[in-house]
Amino acid sequence: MSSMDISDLISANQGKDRYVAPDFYCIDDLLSEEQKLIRSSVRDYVKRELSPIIEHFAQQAEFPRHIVKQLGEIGAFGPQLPLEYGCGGMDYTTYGIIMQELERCDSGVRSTASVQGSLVMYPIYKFGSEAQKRKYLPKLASGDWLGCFGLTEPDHGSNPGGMTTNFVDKGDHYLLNGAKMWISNAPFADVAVVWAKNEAGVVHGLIVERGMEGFSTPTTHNKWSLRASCTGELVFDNVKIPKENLLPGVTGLKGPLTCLNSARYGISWGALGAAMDCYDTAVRYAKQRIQFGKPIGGFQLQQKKLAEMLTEITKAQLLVWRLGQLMDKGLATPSQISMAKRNNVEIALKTAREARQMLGGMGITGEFPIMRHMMNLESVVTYEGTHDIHLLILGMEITGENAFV
Ligand code: TGC
Ligand code: FAD
Repeated sequence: MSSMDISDLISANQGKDRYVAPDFYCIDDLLSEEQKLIRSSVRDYVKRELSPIIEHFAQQAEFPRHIVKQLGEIGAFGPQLPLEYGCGGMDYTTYGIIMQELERCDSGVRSTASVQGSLVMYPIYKFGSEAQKRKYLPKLASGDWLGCFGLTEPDHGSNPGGMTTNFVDKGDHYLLNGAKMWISNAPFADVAVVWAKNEAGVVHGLIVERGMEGFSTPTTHNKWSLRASCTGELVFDNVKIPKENLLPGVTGLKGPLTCLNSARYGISWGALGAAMDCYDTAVRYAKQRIQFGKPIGGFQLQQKKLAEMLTEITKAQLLVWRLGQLMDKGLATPSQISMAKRNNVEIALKTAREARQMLGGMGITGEFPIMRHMMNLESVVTYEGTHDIHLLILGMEITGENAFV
C-alpha cells in the first residue's frame, strides 16, 4: 500500500477508536507517573496511527511494514534493554504496559514488537559479544532493521530439543543447513537469530543476515489468524556463516528458552490488552443496542457475561502487575511466567468469544475489532508454548514429575 493510501485510510478512520481501559480495582494507583505517561503516549500513538489502518491490513492479510520504523520511534523495541545500546532502559512493568497497548490494537502488532525486543535483541544483548551488541542493537531498537527468531521446525514445535537444523565448523566459517517454520517477521527480516545444533548435537545461537547465499524466507500464506503479521519459513541451504556471528554466551536449549521467558511475559500483558479491548467494545455495544424495547445490557444474561469478563480481566491485571515486580527484581520463575501466559491468553480468548456473541451478527464484521482479536488469539494460545505445554510446565513445578515424556 502506498503512503498516500495509508494517509487516506488514517483520515477516513481517525477518531473512531473510543477505547477506555477497564480498571475496576484501581490498579493504576500501583503504577508510577512515568509508567502512566508512557502508556498514555503509546495509547495516543495507537489511536492515531494504528487503529485507523489495522482492520484494512488484516483483511488484506498484509503486514503494515511502515509501522516498523514507527514502533522503533515510540520505543517499543527492547524498552527493557539498556540505553547504551539505543534501547529504552525501562523496567519490565513498562515493557508489559507497552505490549498491552499494542495488543489492545492487534496481536500481530505486539508480535512484531515482542519478537524484535525479546527474541532478537534480548539474546544478542544477553548472549552476544560486545561487537555484536554494538552492530545490531541500535539498528534493531530504532526499527531500521527488523529481526526474527528461528526455533520451531516442521517436525519440532513443542519439542524444540529435537531440532535437526545444524552447522558444521569449516575452519574459517560455519556451514548451516536445515529449515525453520512458523517464523514471525521472517519474510521481511533483515536478521534472524537461529538456533541450531553443532556436530556434537549442542544447541547454539547464530545470527543470519538477509542476503547470505543459500538463505531464503518463503512466506506462509492463507492464515486466518495474525493476518496483519507476516509469518514465514527460514531455509538454510549450505549457508556460510561468519564465525563472529555465533552468540558466544550460551549453549544448550536454555538459550532460546531464556529468551522465551521474556517474550511470554510480554504476551501475558499483551493478551490481556486484547481482552480489555473486547470487553470495552462489548460494554459500549450493550448500552446502545436496543432489543425488546431496551438496551441488551439491561438483560441479566448479558450482564452476567460482562460481570464475568470484568472479573477475569481484573484478576489477570493483578497477576501481571505482580509478575512485573518479580521480573524487575529478577525473581520471576519460568513456571510463574507460564501461569500468567496460559491464564491471560485463555481469559482473553474466552472474553473475545463471549464479546463476539454479545454483538450478534455485527460481531463477525470488521466494523468491530472482536472477531479479529479472537482469531489472533488462536495463534497466541499456540505460540511461545501451547496452552497444554504451559500446563505441563506448571504440573512439573508442582509435583516434581516430568509429564512431557
Ligand atoms: P528441558 O530438559 O526441560 O530443559 C532443557 C534446558 O533448558 C532449561 N530450561 C529453561 N531455561 C530457561 N528458561 C526456561 N523457561 C527453561 N525451561 C527449561 C533447563 O533447565 C535445561 O537446562 P540445562 O542447563 O539442564 O540443559 O527441556 P525439554 O526438551 O524437556 O523441553 C522443555 C519444554 C517443553 C518446557 C520446552 O521445550 C518448551 O517450552 N516447549 C515449547 C516450545 C516453545 O515455546 N516454542 C516457542 C517458539 S518461539 C515462538 O513461538 C515465537 S512466537 C512469537 C510471536 O510472534 O510473538
Ligand atoms: P505441536 O508441538 O505439534 O503440538 C500439537 C498439539 O499437541 C498441541 O495441542 C500441543 O499442546 C500438543 N502436545 C505437544 N506435546 C505434548 C505433550 N508432551 N503432552 C500433551 N500435549 C502435547 N516459532 C518460532 O520459533 N519463531 C516464531 O517467530 C514463531 N512465530 C509463530 C507465529 C505463528 C502465527 C504461529 C502459529 C506459530 C509461531 N511459532 C514460532 C511456532 C510456535 O511456537 C509453535 O507452533 C508452537 O510451539 C507449537 O508447535 P507445533 O505447532 O509444532 O505444535
